[in-house]
Amino acid sequence: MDQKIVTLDEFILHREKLEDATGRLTAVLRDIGIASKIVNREVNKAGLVNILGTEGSSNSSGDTVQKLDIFANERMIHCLSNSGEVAGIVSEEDEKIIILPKVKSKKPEYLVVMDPLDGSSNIDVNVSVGTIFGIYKIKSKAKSEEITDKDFLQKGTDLIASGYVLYGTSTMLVYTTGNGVHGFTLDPSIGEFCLSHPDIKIPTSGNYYSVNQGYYLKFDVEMRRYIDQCSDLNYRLRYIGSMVSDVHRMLFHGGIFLYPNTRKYPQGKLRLLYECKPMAMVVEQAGGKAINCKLERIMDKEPIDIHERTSIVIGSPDMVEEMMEFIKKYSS
Ligand code: AHM
Ligand code: MG
Repeated sequence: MDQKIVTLDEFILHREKLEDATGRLTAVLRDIGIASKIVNREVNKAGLVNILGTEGSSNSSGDTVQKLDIFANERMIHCLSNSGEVAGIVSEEDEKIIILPKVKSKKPEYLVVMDPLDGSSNIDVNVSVGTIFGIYKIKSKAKSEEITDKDFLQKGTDLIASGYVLYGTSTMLVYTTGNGVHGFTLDPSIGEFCLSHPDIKIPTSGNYYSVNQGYYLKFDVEMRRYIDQCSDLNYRLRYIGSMVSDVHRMLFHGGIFLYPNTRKYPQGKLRLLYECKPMAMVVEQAGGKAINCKLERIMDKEPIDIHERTSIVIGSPDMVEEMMEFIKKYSS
């Protein structure tokens, strides 16, 4: 007999009852699900850009064709405005925080951080990209006041939920509310995310490593020694240039993803608030680890700036621990 299909909406509602959560978070997660379906539709059309019109031109329906990352940003913001539960957003695409309009008598409870389309160099060439999101509660003091940058500067451990959407060979939404990690695959025939990977657990170790090895000479010595070892052990190097895709592979097959500090990016390149912390929450919830190159746990970091950058080492727990030994041994 066919297995019962559980849609994202059904699952979120079911979890809400189990976890005694309020329907308010459910509404935010649903809005993210809807936005990502719209983004998915556009991502799938991206290859047709020369037929449908280039960026800035008008397409056949008279709409101006937008860059995909700008489109994703606008869709996410639009959908997150629906429920009235979100007061503000920090997005990689916007220098300043976005304050959402109030909905009727509703008092918003949440803040969202996001990278609407991560892996921007992949967009034009039909290679996987992703959306990363994290949800925080507004700390009580700010509820009645206008929110500011400060309200977003919370630790990763304060995240209420986080996840990502991978626009790959199929489209998957993976999220956690702090009680395990669950994966949903979009069934295009019914337009629904269906539960396909409940309670994901990362393998404790693996033989994949993921790093931009082109920067090898710009890495610190401990990083170079670790990469040498991966190569000596014949680990498989995989690097897509989209963190979502690289971390997603690792979540299922085990491995380690590294984006260390380089001479160009002395603090690291990736963003702490809306790239690294949400991905760290997912990976930790699946049993993995995430640290920066100063051996600090990513989830414990309190950002000082909404667009702060960080180095990151994330993945299977045994591999991250081994990497930590390299940092201790070789760093000055
Ligand atoms: P983006 O947000 O501008 O797309 O940059 C983030 C991406 C990550 O997804 C990816 O791991 C990394 O940047 C790739 O950077 P690089 O080309 O320096 O290796
Ligand atoms: Mg990004």
